[in-house]
Amino acid sequence: MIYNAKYECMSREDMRALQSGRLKATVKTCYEKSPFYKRKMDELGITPDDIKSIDDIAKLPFTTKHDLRDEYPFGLQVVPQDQVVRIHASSGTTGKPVVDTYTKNDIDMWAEGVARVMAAGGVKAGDMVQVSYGYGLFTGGLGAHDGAAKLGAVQLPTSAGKTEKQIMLMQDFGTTVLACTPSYAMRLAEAIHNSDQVSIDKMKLKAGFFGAEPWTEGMRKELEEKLHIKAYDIYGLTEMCGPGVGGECEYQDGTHLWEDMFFPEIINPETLQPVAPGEFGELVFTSLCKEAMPIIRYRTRDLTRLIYDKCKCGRTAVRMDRILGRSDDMLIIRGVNVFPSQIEACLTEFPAFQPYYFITVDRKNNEDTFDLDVELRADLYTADPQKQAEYVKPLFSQIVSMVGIKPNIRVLEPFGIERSTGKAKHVLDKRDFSK
Ligand code: DLL
Repeated sequence: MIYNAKYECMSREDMRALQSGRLKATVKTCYEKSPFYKRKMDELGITPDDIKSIDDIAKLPFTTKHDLRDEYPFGLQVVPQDQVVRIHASSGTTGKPVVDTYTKNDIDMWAEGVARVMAAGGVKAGDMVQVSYGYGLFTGGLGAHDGAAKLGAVQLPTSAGKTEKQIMLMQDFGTTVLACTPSYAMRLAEAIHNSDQVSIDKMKLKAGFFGAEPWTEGMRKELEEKLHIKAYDIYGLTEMCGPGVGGECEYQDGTHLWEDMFFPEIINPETLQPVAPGEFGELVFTSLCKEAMPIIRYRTRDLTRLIYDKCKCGRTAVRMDRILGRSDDMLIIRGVNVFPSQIEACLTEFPAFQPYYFITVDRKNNEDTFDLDVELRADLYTADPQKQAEYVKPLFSQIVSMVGIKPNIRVLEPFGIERSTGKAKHVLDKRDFSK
């Protein structure tokens, strides 16, 4: 179902006009109310009058995660505190978290973004949405919750973790929709299949909305088969509100971005110039309706491309290709660029292996080492190195041909790789780049 046809199916011309008006208003507010943006625009010698339409967006300064950390916690907020009704933050691995604050309208806009994604995947009143994203400062739990509420669906706020209880409730309550990270969905699927208390055949699941981390088509196939669902990608980031910046439609052929709310650009991360239409690069967003903390040209670090062809579903909203990875997740091993998602893509081509993996990179004798821990399916597990080698050989060749470097593949015992309830951690880089 199309939740808001006015915006999701707007003509490109009308969309540009809408975006132009909203950009001008956002820039004016930022210039007048945010010392940070006034300073940045003054440095570039521009004022709000220089922004006449969305075509002028490239004149504006970028905002980076670094800027947000410098302005921690509320430096970018442009409304008085009594208009703020919610605060979220993304954990981040180092230093202070990135904070987003919301007015009532911001929460409403955000819920609509998620509702559009869930409606595109068939969710409606009467559905029961089990929200197994973490509730808390992380935007996943409450974001999915509010989106489901907007559609009049039942919200089942289980949060992440307590896997045995989750699957019991899933069966007993008749959950129809699951929302969680793709890695936690894998863990739930595994727990269901290993359980003698519940059975997927007794469940009513029909759809899943998975995001917050990169995942692959191989993983989608696996989740759809194991959970008897259609698995949809949902994208978002704290800086723009949270999940629901975009999501897939029934054709599962790219993530529609809600361009009336967030203006997307793709830039070359080296030159910072826009790439040619359809080329890969770094995704940049400008919020077009955020009230409490508007953000101009935020560099997401996510690498993808935009597809402006019309989608079969009738939506005109631009589509984004799967996120290849984050530029800061990219490993350079022996001079070769490696994205963890490439390893996952290889792994899911071999059904003998579980889709779990862990990469350890180190440097020994001035050379990078690249260890890849994998698991065989429990029923195929063997400790015999020769038998293991039979399984490992084709996987090794595939990784060498796809990624271009040779991993040292180690087969761990079943459950040897830690299962995640939120965003999975796939990499340990032990190299010391300070030396
Ligand atoms: O992860 C918001 C979210 C929650 C999205 C639940 C979807 C579902 P952050 O913690 O700020 O917010 O992390 C944002 O996660 O820049 C991407 O690198 C990554 N990410 C989010 N969704 C996807 C996705 C939430 N569908 C960062 N595919 C983003 C790939 C994703 N990466």
